Amino acid sequence: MFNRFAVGCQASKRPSQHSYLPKPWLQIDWGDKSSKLEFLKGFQPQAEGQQLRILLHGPSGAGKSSFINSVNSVLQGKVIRIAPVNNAAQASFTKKNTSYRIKKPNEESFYPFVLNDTMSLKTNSSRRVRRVHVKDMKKAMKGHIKDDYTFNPECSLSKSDGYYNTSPNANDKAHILVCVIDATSELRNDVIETIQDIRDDATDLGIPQVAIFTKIDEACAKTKKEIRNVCRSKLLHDRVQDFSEKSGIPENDIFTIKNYYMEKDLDTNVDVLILNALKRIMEIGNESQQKLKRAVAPVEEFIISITDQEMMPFYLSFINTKYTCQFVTENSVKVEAHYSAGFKGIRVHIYHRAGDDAVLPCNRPSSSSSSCSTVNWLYRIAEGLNPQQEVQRGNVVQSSSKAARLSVDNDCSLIINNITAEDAGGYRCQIEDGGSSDPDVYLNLLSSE
Ligand SMILES: Nc1nc2c(ncn2[C@@H]2O[C@H](COP(=O)(O)OP(=O)(O)OP(=O)(O)O)[C@@H](O)[C@H]2O)c(=O)[nH]1
Ligand SMILES: [Mg+2]
Repeated sequence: MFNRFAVGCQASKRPSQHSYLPKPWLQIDWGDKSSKLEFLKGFQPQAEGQQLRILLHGPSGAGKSSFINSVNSVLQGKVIRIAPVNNAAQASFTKKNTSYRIKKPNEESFYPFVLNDTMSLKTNSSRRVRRVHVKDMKKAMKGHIKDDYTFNPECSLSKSDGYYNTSPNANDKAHILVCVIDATSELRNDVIETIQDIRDDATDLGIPQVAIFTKIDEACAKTKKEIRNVCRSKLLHDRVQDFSEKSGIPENDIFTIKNYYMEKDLDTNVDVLILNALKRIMEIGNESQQKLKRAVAPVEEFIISITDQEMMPFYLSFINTKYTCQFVTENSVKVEAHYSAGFKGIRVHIYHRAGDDAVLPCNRPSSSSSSCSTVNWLYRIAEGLNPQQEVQRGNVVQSSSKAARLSVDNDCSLIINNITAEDAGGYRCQIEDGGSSDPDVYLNLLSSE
């Protein structure tokens, strides 16, 4: 049974003057393993076929690969390793980009999430290596790095490399970024700065971030003896607070765990900490997906209601009315769209920054075919110029200068990856040949300031 009073902590690597906290800093329901398992078993992603991509990063040897093995073990009900781990004191053991899916026990299906292991940042790296690492992590977040790519610390993955995914789909992009930190060691300033840079990129891309502190069993003698003592360990609380202040990740989103790294059997308390972290990761990732969906949902709802013939009086009363839809994270506008109704129909203005991926909605009548084989996408750089065809009958026109960055989504939206200033202009999703070619979706570039 948990001994409430035996929680004095001595850091095993660094002697500590800290002792125990009179009140727990963490509230953990130790008897609640089954409801967390049930939550994960019943978890439904936003859209059918969608998988939440959990992208792991952090310093070498922090326990990223071990966390993947720990999650797999808890969900399989027995200790099973799927990701190779670093047992020797070797810097950056994992070198390949690998996505791990976890099979549901006694079923053919998989859990609707993917754990994405990456190469870590070696402490003591040069500024150049740190910059390459940040660039690669941004590419991984955007879904541009294919599985099995071997990271090169000296040089970021180039767009011409076969492992560069030019048109990532929704499942290739990261939905949540998890920074894995070793609770036993102090973080160097250069590592903290690199973590901050990666976090800034994630924020720009609208990807939420959390952190996991591993090795809590070794961080403190009392947690080594009894893992439940984590709740009153001053040393661990101080480290979490310190990391929160330096990285900007809120304390609530930093989870303390112990991995399965050499054990043969599961331990319920260890399971509860791992499940606690995983459940919150899924909730936060899913919530952010819902926000994104809400940010684009009004576009479809507005267009559908207004193009409906029975809505004409309503439509007329809305002429010359302007609407703005913004996707805001952390008080900053990430994507902004303006809608205005005119006699020719609804015009949508979408604002993005260079390097973003843009999704241009296709305003199709509800009666049109469910496939995109009747859909053309036209592009006009400016008023009065002839439109050029980017998509013909649902297929990207290969002679287009943008072809490598274009794709057509299931709902016939046009996806433009890694947008540049040359992509700005008016677009039209034309149903069947011969419909109007006047642009109704305008892609605008925000300055990078
Ligand atoms: N005591 C303890 N040791 C752990 C824990 N998690 C991982 N380890 C140890 O740390 C070593 C490194 O773990 P990995 O999972 O390989 O770390 P990594 O972050 O994937 O490392 P790289 O692949 O080099 O980036 C493991 O072999 C274990 O010995 C933990 O929770 N507690
Ligand atoms: Mg690893």
